[in-house]
Amino acid sequence: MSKIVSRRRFLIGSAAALGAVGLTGCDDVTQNQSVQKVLALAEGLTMRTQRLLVSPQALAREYTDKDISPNFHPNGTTDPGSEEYAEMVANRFANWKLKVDGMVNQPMEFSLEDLKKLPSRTQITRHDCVEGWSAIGKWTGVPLGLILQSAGLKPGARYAVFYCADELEQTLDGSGRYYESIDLIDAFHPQTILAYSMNGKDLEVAHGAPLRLRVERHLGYKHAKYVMRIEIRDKFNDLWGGNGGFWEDRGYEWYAGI
Ligand SMILES: Nc1nc2c(c(=O)[nH]1)N[C@H]1C(S)=C(S)[C@@H](COP(=O)(O)O)O[C@H]1N2
Ligand SMILES: [Mo]
Repeated sequence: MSKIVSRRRFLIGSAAALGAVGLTGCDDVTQNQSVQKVLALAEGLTMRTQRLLVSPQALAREYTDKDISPNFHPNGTTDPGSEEYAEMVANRFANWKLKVDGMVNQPMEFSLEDLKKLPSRTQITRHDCVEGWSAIGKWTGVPLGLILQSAGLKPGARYAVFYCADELEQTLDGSGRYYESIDLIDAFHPQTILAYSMNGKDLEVAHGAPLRLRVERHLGYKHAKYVMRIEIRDKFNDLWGGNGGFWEDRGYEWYAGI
């Protein structure tokens, strides 16, 4: 317990310090500057921080190319189906932007092209769905920790909330929109990535294009597809059903660790 708390303190402390450094002299941060800033941070610090914070045992098992499942079943939403989303698909997500905001020193926006310029991680992992199936896939994306470090976390930040493009249940109040949340320990885990590629190709619509979360020590429903926005928050009990995610609001555990 005390170990976890001090890890968390350390993470927030270092991220906040970085955010402050990053802020100097730039009021108007363009996307390009966002990219530059992340790149500048990527070297050294991330790796050193993570080595200190995350023990190797905490990694989910990684597999090899020959283990990749020939059929990876798409589940839940397989196409958000809205007009806006159809337009994004039609122009290959050229105008799509990931927003990062909330309790950060510097809100940021990244185009798909921006994200692809950043350091990436590729991992072959097994996805386990509560519905009783598993599949092995190869994922490539940007470590979430890198994005959060560059945005700089404000004191009191505790969770990353992911807002998705799809409404899995049609409701009048919008409570059927898919969302998820993880804590900062999982957010800074080295295998937690924002994936834009699956099995060596651009992420398909069925699997969450243009961007989905991979949070490898958790069950399938935590892996938010169609991520549009990441908000850093100190709580999630004021969102929708109050349980931190679409399925959590329908009875699943928030901590879906495996
Ligand atoms: N936005 C969004 N993300 C989602 C879902 C969804 O319906 N909408 N389903 C979840 C569930 S239950 C699983 S098992 C995985 C399925 O990922 P896949 O379609 O790539 O197999 O996505 C998760 N993320
Ligand atoms: Mo699932």
